[in-house]
Amino acid sequence: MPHSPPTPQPHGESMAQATLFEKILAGEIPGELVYEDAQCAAFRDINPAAPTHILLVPRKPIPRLADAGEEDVGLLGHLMVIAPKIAAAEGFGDAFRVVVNNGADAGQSVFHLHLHIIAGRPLKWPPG
Ligand code: DGP
Repeated sequence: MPHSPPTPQPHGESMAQATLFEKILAGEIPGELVYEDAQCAAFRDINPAAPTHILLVPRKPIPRLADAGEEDVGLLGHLMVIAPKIAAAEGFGDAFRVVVNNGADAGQSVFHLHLHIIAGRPLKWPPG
């Protein structure tokens, strides 16, 4: 009996579903963009924890910080350089916090790496 050709299976990144944040960056879901460049973009958090709460998102959909590799060193550095510029543009260049939640137990709910930029009120330490 002749073999039938294998059924194509979804595999690889090209078949992966776009993340929520990819859809916001693509304009498929509304978002209030405050910054964008070739590597990343930033928009206001829908559920702000402070008067200024911005999410800085790499265009590359790395799920968690723990999934970043050596090939992402430049991208991660870029995010860290851009975050203070966004805080400064919001008027909080001297007092802001950058947070990355890694994993559900650490509070991550969207599995596309993002930096929270939080400012505009006194920020206590340690966080909850
Ligand atoms: P985290 O819990 O660290 O994964 O942060 C995810 C953040 O994303 C959370 O603070 C709320 C925000 N968020 C979730 N859905 C949307 C959305 O559709 N639009 C915007 N602007 N922010 C969202």
